[in-house]
Amino acid sequence: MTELLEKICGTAKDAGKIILEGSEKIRSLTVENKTGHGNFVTEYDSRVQTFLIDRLSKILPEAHFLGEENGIEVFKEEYSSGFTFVLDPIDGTTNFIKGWSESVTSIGLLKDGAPYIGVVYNPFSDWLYYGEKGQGAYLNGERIHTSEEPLENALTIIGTAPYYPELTDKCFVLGREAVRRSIDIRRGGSAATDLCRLASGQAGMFFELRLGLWDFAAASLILTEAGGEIMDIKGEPLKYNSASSVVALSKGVSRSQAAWVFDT
Ligand code: 2AM
Ligand code: CA
Repeated sequence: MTELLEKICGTAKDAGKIILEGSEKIRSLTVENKTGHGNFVTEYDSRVQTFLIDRLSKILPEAHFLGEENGIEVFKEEYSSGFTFVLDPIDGTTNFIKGWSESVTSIGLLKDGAPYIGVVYNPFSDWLYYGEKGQGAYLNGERIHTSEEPLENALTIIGTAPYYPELTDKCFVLGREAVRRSIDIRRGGSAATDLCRLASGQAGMFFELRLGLWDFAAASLILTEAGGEIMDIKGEPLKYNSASSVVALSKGVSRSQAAWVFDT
């Protein structure tokens, strides 16, 4: 592991401590106080992102930052050259509120506009996924690879785009198709985790309509380094400068096996 990757991994682990602290606190809130849930979560999302920027800017002072919180979510032209960190301080916010233990810190690093490093850390399970361009993908020190099983022998992980009610029907039409064509579906609630589970062979396919760049920037590098493929809903290469619908496939699932998911 390069020194840069090692430092980013250390930062993700420390961010995880803040997430765990937040999750303890949210569980101890009384029902009455839970009306302030939204604010509490925003406070932790924001706190973790501030921590990440503080640490990462010391590690790579020339890097730009894009992140889900605190008004830095718009991609600027200058992010296409040099280094840009793409951060989701807490991916799986609803899981965080509801105690589902499937929330991660996601740190992507783009170099000249393309994924270069990805680190995704779940502090609840202590699962640290990471990868660097051309160097393979790892989970807690073990090299990971996508599954080689065909779709009918694999799980499909779906997202439901809960923030866009106009997409609900389409999500479930595709979800129904996924139930028929694979073993079953799973819905985890953290897109970064979903992609990492695909990377480590736990599923054959993933799709979610309209994700933020910070939801997939880090995990897409991990997935491709594990032998998977990632694309938009038209089957075109993903762009790393905007939100996008995302389809991801393991080694064992060909595009033709997944043709039903694409908007043609
Ligand atoms: P979050 O937990 O960081 O909010 C769940 O369906 C997935 O969609 C999660 O990864 C979630 O990230 C992400 N998500 C949440 N709000 C979104 C939005 N407005 N647009 C796109 N993706 C979103
Ligand atoms: Ca988030």
